[in-house]
Amino acid sequence: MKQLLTVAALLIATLSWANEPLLQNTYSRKSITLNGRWHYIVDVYETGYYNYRHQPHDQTENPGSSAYFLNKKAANKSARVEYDFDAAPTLLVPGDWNSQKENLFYYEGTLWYKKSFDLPDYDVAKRYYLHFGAVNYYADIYVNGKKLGSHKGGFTPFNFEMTKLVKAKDNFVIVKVDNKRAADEVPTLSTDWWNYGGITRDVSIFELSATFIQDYTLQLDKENDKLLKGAVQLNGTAKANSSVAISIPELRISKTFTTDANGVVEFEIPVKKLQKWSDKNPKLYDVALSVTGDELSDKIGFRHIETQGSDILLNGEKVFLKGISIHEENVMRGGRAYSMEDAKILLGWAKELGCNFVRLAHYPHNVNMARLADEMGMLVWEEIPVYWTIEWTNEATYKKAETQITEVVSRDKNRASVIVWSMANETPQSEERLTFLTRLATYTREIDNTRLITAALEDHGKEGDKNTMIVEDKFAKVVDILSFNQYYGWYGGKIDNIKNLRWDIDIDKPVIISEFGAGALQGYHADSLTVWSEEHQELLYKETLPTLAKIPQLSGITPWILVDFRSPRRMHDMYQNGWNRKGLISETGNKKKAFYTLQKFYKEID
Ligand code: GCB
Repeated sequence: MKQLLTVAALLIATLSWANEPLLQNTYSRKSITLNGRWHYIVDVYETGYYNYRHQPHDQTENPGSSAYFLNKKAANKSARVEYDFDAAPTLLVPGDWNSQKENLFYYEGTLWYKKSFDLPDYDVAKRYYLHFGAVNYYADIYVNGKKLGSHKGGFTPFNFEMTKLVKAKDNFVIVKVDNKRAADEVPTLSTDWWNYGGITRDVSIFELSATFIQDYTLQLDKENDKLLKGAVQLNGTAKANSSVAISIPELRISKTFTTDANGVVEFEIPVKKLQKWSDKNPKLYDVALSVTGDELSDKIGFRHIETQGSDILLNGEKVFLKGISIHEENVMRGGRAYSMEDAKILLGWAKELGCNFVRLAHYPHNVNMARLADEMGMLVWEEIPVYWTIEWTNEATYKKAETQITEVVSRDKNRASVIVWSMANETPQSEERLTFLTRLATYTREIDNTRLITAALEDHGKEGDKNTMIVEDKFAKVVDILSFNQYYGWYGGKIDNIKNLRWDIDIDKPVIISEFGAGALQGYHADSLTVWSEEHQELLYKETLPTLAKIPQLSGITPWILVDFRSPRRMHDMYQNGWNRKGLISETGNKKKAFYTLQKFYKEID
C-alpha cells in the first residue's frame, strides 16, 4: 500500500522538472477557484521570457522591464513598459486558446496568462497551495513577480506551495504556457489529435493548516475481500506521531491511527458486509479522513480486478469489456473537455451505446471522467501519450513518461472505475523501445500493483497466409492484457474480406481490440462500398464485430472512436475539414449509422 504513497517521494527524488507532491482529493477540498477570465499576451518570440541576449529573465539577477512575470506598470507618462496585462484581452480558464480565439486556432507557441487574486481569509498561520489540473505543455508559474516553479506534461495535475509569496490582497499569478511540439517530449512531434494549448483544466488555491493530509489511498486488499488496506501521508511540522481518524459510516467503521516519524500511517480495516463496486452496481461509500486542522471526504468504491488465463475477472467474475475509445474534446462547445458537464456528455453517449468500458485515449483525461465513471459504473482504461515515435534512448524522455504515469496514478488511485494503465500506443518495434516500455511497466507496477497493465500494440497478416493475423511483439509478454489496434478494411485489406480473417493469438492472456474503425462523414449517404459514407462505416462494423468475436481470448473492444475529433492530419476538404471522421457521432452531435450497429452488438452480448 505504501507503494502508492511513494509516488510523492519519487517525484521529488527523480525529476528534473520536480513538482511538489500532489495534493490528494482536490475535488472535494475547500478551495478558492482561479477559474474565470485571465488576461493574456501572445509571445511568439518569447520576448517576455528572454532578454535581448537570449538569457531567461528569470535566471538573470536584474530582470529587465520586459520580463512579463514582473507585471510592470508604467509609473508615469515618461516611463516605458512595452506590455500591460490589465489592458490585454482575456481568455477563459479552464479552456484551450485554440477554440476561443480565431487567430489562435493554429497557434503553437508561448502565451502568457495573468490573474489577480485576494485571499479574504488570509492567515499567517495557514499554508497556501496553487494547483493546476493541467497546462499544455510547459508551464512556468510566477506569483507576485517571483518564480514558483515549472511543469512539463500537458495532461496531468501539479501544485506548488506559495505560502511565502502571498498576502491578503492584490496578489497576481502569471503563467507562461508553451505548447510547441518537440521530438524529445511525450507526446512527440507527430500525433493524430489537436495540440490544444493553454491552461486547460481548473486552477485552485488551497488554504491549508500547518499540518494537513497530503495524500491517502484506500482499497480492498488484493487477496482478501474482507479487508480494506490504506495509507495516509501527512505534510507539516506536526506530521509525526499524529492521530488520523478514518470513518466509513455506512460500514460502521470509525478508527484512529497514529503516523510514524515520516507522517505516514499504513492501516488495515476488517470489513464484514461490503457491497463491492462493479459496472452493474457502482456502490460508493462515503469516507471521511481527519487530523487536527484538516478534514476530507471522498466517495470510494471497493473492488477486485485481475486476470486469470485469458479472462478478466471483476470481483472474481468474468467480465466482457464493451468499450469505446474517447478523445478529450467537447465538440458541442468546441475544444478540450474539462468539466463534469463535459464528462456527462461523453460518458452519457458511451452509456447510450451500451458500454461498460471506455478507453480514455491517448493521454490522461481530466479528473471528472474517472469520478463520473465511478458513479456510473463505467470501467476505465487510462493512458499516457507514449505515442508513435518517442525517443526511446533518451533518458530525459523516459523520465517525462514516468512523470506522467506517476501523476495520473497519484490522482486516480482511489477510483474503482480505473482498472487499466496503458503504457503506449502503436509504437514501432525495436530493442530500445522494448527496454523503455518494460521499464515503464515495471515502474508502474511498483507504484500500483492493483491494476492491469497494457499497451495498444499492432497486428499484421502472417507471411504466406494473409488472412491469418498475428501480433508479434515481445512487449506482449510483459503486459497483463494483450491489446492491439487493427484497421483491416480501412488501412489496407478489403472490407469484403474481413469475414475471412482469423487471429492466431498464441498467448494465454485476455485480448482487447483497442481500435478498429472507418471514417464517415455524417449525413453523407451512398452505397456501402463508397468510402466516407455512413453506409461504408456501418458495413465495416457489421463485418468486423462478428469476426473479432471469434477470437477465443477476446475480453473486450474499444472501437475508434466515440466522436469525430479535430486533427491537423485530416485535411480532405470535402470529407474531413480538419476532423478525423472515425467517430460514431459527428462534431455536431449526430449519430451515424454505425453507432446503432455497435449498440445492437452490445445489447446482444447482455
Ligand atoms: C490509430 C491511432 C489513432 C488514430 C487512428 C486513425 O491507430 O492509434 O490515434 O487516430 O489510428 O484514425 O488513424
